Amino acid sequence: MATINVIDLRSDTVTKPTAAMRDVMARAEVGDDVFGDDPTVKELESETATLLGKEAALFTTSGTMANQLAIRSQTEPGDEILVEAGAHIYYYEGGGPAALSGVMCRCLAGQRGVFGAADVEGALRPVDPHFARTRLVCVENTHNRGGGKIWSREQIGEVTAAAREHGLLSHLDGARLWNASTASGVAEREYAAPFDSVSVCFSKGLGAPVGSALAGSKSLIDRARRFRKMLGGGMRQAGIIAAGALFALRNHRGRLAEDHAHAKLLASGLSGIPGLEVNPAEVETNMVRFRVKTMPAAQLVERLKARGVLILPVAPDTIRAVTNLMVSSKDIEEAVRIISEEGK
Ligand code: TLP
Repeated sequence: MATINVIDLRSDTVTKPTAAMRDVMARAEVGDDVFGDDPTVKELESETATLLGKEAALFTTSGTMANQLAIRSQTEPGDEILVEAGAHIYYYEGGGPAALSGVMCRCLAGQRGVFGAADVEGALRPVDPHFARTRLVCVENTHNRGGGKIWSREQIGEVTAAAREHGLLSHLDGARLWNASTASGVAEREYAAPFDSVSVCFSKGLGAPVGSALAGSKSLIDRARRFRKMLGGGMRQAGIIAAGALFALRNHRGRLAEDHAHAKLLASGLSGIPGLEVNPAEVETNMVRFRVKTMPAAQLVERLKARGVLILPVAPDTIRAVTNLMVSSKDIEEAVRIISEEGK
């Protein structure tokens, strides 16, 4: 039986390490990182902190861990955090804010994930023993459920200024900050500057097999390191995986524009298919969200799976496709051809 070529557009998390990346991982210098002995982890932490313009950074197992450590380190149980209703922190982290930090999430309604200073101000609680203490505002750039939407520097400036004015801390979920910077030309450190903490991922568009980081002031990172240990996230000879992350940071940031071009190509191909609804003008980075008009999204996903095109339903009538390191422009053309046959 002929093997089918699988085109995996479920996420940018599905990438496998390249041969060159595996090579540096195999040769990485390592030590016990809980004792502070792993030179490769230290190098990754210091390079990440510098890139983000922060005093310090902490290597974490995942973006979820980095976000949850940011919340745990900057709140007390009973506090409230402000998050956009579709934010990863609220939507996809297993109830972590409640379970791990004992905080309540107050959801703000954004436009494709973007909200404004008025939304923050409208959600503030008066200082009064009746109310939870509003403590932290979270922003996600790019916004995943917003379809890879980029926050502009101005939008970030407005929201973080409002947060500061009202004594709130601010956290940036920058799992795909690299994509935002590549597409907008605004450097990561500029995006990061007004935030107290920033999480970034090496295992998404950059293509490392494992790892994320939390960056911020030295005192915040010291506190997060303690909570990371408490949660079982203190890894020993983690230099093996940190080497993959460093390689990704140094070599794969520069190619993200390719993923963005592929996402545009995909959206414009899909826009010609009568059974689908997609707006190519909304594609800003490596994600394409489209509506299926002829059948439930999950049904089209199953049909495509049988033809070797993997994508994810994100709502009953909506599908998300994410371009990544393992997908070429030929794959995109092939995916459009197959989707047009199955989804018309
Ligand atoms: N997102 C994953 C899924 O969890 C939905 C994906 O396939 O997009 N912040 C943002 C904005 C994310 O999109 C993700 C992962 C994370 C944090 C969490 O990262 P990990 O998966 O490393 O815990």
